[in-house]
Amino acid sequence: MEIVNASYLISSPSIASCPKPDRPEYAFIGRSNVGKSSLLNMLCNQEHLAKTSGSPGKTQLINHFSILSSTRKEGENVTKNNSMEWYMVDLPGYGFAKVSQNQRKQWEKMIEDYIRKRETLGVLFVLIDGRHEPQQVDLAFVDKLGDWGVPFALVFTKADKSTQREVSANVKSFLAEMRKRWEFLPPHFVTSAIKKTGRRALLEYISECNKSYKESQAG
Ligand SMILES: Nc1nc2c(ncn2[C@@H]2O[C@H](COP(=O)(O)OP(=O)(O)OP(=O)(O)O)[C@@H](O)[C@H]2O)c(=O)[nH]1
Ligand SMILES: [Mg+2]
Repeated sequence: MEIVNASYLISSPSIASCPKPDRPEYAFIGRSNVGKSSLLNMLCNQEHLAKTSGSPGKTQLINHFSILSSTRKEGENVTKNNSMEWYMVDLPGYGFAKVSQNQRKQWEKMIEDYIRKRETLGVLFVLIDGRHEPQQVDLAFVDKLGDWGVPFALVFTKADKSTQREVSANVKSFLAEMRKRWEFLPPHFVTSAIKKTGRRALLEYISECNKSYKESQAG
């Protein structure tokens, strides 16, 4: 699958003002500064599509991006038959300390509402900093998703900042921690927004999810 076009659509303070749920969408969540907005830009091959920042707390609303993708073969044009429209959604981070209790509560409510109620949310990508050993805040978050029954996949980010061996060890420990409580483990990916690592694998995964969505609509 290739991305033919990607553009910013709208920022919403609540699920009520999100775009009409008429196509599948894939959202990025994770701690502040983990690289959610950068990953979205990397996947779309557009450096400045979603706003990124060196200081945490940059993304504060539910941001929808319209995507047109195609699974055309070489030499074919993009047609209705080989293309599809869907959304990527950039969310604010969790665990961000530099806002008031009140503001943080409000964000958490917005995010929880969105994650639990958005009927077209195909997969929630949970981003985890690949440089660190399993963090309690991330493990607690995925456990909560389990309680809520939200389908998700793990994305270990910033792979360029450590050796492959270190990232692999961190991924392994995270999955080992999950295995203590989970019978089935979610799919996982390793990415670098700088080196574009993991781009193909993630896009292929989304493509498969889009296919399932299409089939569910047809049936
Ligand atoms: N080296 C490296 N830096 C990255 C990568 N991804 C993101 N960064 C950097 O990490 C910082 C945070 O990136 P963002 O994409 O803004 O992170 P975010 O998760 O959207 O942050 P919030 O919106 O504040 O929650 C920026 O300085 C990015 O340049 C990566 O794969 N490798
Ligand atoms: Mg962001």
